[in-house]
Amino acid sequence: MVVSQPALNQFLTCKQTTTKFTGIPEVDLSKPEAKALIVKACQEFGFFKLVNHGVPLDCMVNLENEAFKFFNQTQSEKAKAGPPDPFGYGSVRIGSKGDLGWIEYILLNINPDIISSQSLLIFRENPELFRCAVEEYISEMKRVCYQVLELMADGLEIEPRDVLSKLPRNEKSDCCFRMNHYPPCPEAIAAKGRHLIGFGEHTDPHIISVLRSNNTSGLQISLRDGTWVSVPTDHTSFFIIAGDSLQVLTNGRFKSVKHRVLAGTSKSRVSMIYFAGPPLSEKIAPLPCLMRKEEENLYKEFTWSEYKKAAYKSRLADNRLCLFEKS
Ligand code: GA4
Repeated sequence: MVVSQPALNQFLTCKQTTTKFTGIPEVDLSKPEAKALIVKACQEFGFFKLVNHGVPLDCMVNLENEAFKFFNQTQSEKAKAGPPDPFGYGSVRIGSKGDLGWIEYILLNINPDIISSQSLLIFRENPELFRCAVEEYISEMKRVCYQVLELMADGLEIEPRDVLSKLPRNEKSDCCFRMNHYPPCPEAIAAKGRHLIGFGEHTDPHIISVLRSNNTSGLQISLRDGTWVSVPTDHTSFFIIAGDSLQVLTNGRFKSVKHRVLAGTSKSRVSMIYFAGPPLSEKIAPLPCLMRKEEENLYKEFTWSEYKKAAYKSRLADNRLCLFEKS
């Protein structure tokens, strides 16, 4: 995958878990019970599958194909769009603290304007097709994300219903977009029942993340009791991931979900994730309209910019929120 790649034994592995979990909550966006199911899923898992979302399969497949075209280029071509700062093309190295994964990726800052200098570099070879595919996909992600956050407010019985969605909807919001490629690795199933990690366990710092992948397994979530389970793939659906900021905004009613991706042995996995964040200057604090009388705020006061700074200085698997919890 990369010219000067660390030896395989330097990558993280995890204990092999084969449990295909059939209990992932499913939310049908077209049904009236969606809001209640979203709340239940966020309380129990911090994770759910979204169906009947209205995003055309064509739009997803189109971007997936463009992403494959990008990742199929030579390493030296791709490297022109890197190293990530944190935006741009990266491979193997995740973040700045030495985390390694069997992955290559593109990270884009999508605000205020996707046609920024970093994305121009990435889209250089095939500017129009790739950029259009990304833009079309992101405008769908915004719609889905706002709809989910509005149903969440409805389900929590808080008002106004845009109390959550207005954060990523704000023109200064800090959202980003990631395209991950997990090349197959024949040695992914290591000795002693261990498995090579594509993207190590972590929680997302943002409010929610909207994930879509091709039909390749690998994604796992950690249940509340700490068991890791595999998420059955579905390339027509999205998976919604509750992030740390949502945990704080709901004063711990919803918990961010730990998740990771295992490398595969024979098939390339491509995933695309939209991360919905608030403006940098926004205070991340429990929503006043949600707090019961005398309910204690579990968190110290901080802005998204402060949280992000702290997150980018952390290791992937660190518990980033505990620094901001009141003791
Ligand atoms: C996890 C969620 C997003 O992919 C991301 C990641 C970011 C990165 O890849 O640069 C981080 C990771 C993520 C959290 C901790 C830090 C920062 C890598 C890392 C070790 C883009 C994000 O916002 O946070």
